[in-house]
Amino acid sequence: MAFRKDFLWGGATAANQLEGAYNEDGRGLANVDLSPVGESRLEVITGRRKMLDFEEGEFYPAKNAIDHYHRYKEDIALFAEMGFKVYRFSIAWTRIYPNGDDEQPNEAGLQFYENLIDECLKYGIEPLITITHFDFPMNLANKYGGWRNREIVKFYERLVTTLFKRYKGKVKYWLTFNEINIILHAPFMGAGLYFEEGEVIEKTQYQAIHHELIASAIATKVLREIDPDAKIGCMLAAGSFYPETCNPKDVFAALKANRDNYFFVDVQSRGYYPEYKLRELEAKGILPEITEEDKKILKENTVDFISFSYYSSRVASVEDVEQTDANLVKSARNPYLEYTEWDWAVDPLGFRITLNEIYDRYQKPLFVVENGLGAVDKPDENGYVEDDYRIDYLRKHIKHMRDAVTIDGVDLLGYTTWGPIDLVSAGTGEMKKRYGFIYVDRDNYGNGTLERSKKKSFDWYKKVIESNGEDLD
Ligand code: P53
Repeated sequence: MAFRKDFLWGGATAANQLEGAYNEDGRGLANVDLSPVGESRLEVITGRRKMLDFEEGEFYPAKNAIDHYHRYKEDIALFAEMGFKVYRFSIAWTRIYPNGDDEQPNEAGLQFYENLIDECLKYGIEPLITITHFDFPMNLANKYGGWRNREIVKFYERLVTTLFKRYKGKVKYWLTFNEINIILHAPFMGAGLYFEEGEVIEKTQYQAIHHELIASAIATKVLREIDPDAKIGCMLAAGSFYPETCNPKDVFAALKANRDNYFFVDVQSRGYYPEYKLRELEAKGILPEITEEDKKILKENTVDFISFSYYSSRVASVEDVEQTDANLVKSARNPYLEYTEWDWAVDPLGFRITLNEIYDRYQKPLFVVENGLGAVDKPDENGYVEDDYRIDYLRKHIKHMRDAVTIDGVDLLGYTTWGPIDLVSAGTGEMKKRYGFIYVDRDNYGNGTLERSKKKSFDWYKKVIESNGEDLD
């Protein structure tokens, strides 16, 4: 038994982390532009500190990123050389509607993504598009308060309608929101939310979540009307929570922690709010307004497939144990696992566990749209990196993914590694945290030639794809 013949191998990126050209061809300002590298980033992306304009003394990596906007042809040619079957990328909302609430779309933005799509199709690469990946017009954040305002649903509907009409027939796979659950951990980055003194943050978060869930269902409805052959999915930052011990209290804590994430997919895949969440929100007095019309929209427009990112498993405990620094999502430390330079647990078997858990729960096709190792690379004078550590990480994960498919019977459409070309880190804003098969000469503060060069993993991944996941050596 092996991967299906049409298994979609490839890589995944996000507009703000690679495009740059933040103010070109009519693009408007977005939340991600105003998220600096370094000390203040965490406070900004979590909405605890308002940074509504560029501030002196800060460096903003998304402004130029790796300049993919001007170099996409070269980059896609390299992806094609590796044999990519699929390329996942996202749309910068502000290239299409610079202010979010504009009546008419910006033609230059639409044209850019059309060129990008055509460039993929030229090589037989299937585009997989994330409609929003941590990307929100600042005008909508400032004027309407971000996703806490129901008005945003209307603007999102306008955006998706424009995209589906324009790219109809060319794009077969769409995702509505990248890592929809990240709104719980980084609400400014995830949903354009920043907070006022005394605000009940959790209440605002669930109100915004409700609006995103409605918007996601509306997008599904609109896509089915405009392009019924295309498929649409949700996207979850996954990674199962394990109980720290077999103490039933820890087991229950893990169940609850998992539910906090699966809640989103429960709604997007089953079409209604699960009882546990309704009761929890009601008990806390933070239940958002859910109309009869909302219930109908959710019910009638569930997703075709479920996509997710997987980097690490997590650990839940009722005890006051040490927490790892694993980027935004809290977890106790797992003594059985090794940790990366950024303190993320490396757990390849956890990947198989997560795949099974999600498939058991929803019984819909899955798509792994992010997985990979963020590490410091040391290039030689030709820009060549011997990244055996990256190959090792991916090899182990792909092997366990293969077992999930061939032994456990998980229905998996494809696999895209995160950042096939080095790009800006979402969590830290660094360039130093690299995921790519392709090295990009640029540092945390924008120094470097931006020249691209192949790492050792480039040829390795090419071979993996060529052999449809059989040859992992
Ligand atoms: P970076 C937190 C936890 C899990 C995944 O992350 C996360 C985050 C946010 O950092 O984000 C996803 O770049 C996300 C990508 C991101 C990637 O994981 O912090 O969808 O945009 O780059 C890796 O190392």
